[in-house]
Amino acid sequence: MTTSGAGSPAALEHLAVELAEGAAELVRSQAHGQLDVGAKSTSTDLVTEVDRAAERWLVAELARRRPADAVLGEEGGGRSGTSGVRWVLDPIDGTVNFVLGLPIYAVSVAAEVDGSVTAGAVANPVTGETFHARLGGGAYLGGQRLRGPRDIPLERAVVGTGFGYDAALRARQGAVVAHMLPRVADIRRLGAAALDLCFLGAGRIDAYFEVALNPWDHAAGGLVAAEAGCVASGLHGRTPSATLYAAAGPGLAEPFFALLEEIGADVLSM
Ligand code: LIP
Repeated sequence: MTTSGAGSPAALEHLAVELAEGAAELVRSQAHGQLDVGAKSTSTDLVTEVDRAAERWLVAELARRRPADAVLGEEGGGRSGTSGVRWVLDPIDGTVNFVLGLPIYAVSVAAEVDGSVTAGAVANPVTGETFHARLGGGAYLGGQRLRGPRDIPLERAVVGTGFGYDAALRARQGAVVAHMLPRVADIRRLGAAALDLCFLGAGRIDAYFEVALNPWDHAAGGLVAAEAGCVASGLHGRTPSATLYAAAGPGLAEPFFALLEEIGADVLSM
């Protein structure tokens, strides 16, 4: 049951697409200028003035169009609300790729209703691709319905993952990947969790896992993957969380999650 004033999941999805594509246009227009690049949690955790400008635009649009909603933005933009709807924003997921000019970054916009992600959109400013979904309504790339990854055995799986900004955590994550590599076909470290999860839903990778994600990294992409038929887990029967977010197609989920549990992928220290 949705909180009064939430609006329909379809209306929230339509707005998420509009917002993600509008912010993607702003990012695209500023992608080739001189970038003002700063650092956040570590020297490798980058943020640019374009990240901040895109988030300011998103927050202003939401204040105009959904003034009773709460907002949580990666770059600090946010406010409380009274409608039961919270928008979860990553103005540029894959900021390092954006700074380097690697075309794998996206604007991620998700709408939570009473704490559950109900609609979302992920827009890549370079490719013009917009992935979107609503709870129970399926997942789409533009108008094309997404059906999830191939049904293949673990040893043929191409697995997406990512690494944190803290050196000690990266040492642990590297050890996990070293144990995984001989058990799967290959690894892809693409640099943007929101797109990793959308690519899983689109069947461009067969499975995905990452630790230490923030809500804005996975909120919209996680809904796209789920609505494309994928299964998500935090391992050991837990729901996905900042400790670990893993997802795969229904045929691969059980052996993939068992491999992650065997390796101890959710153990963050060496
Ligand atoms: C990125 C994530 C990615 C992770 C990167 C980084 P950001 O988010 O989407 O999956 O591996 O280290 O955290 O910081 O570019 O918004």
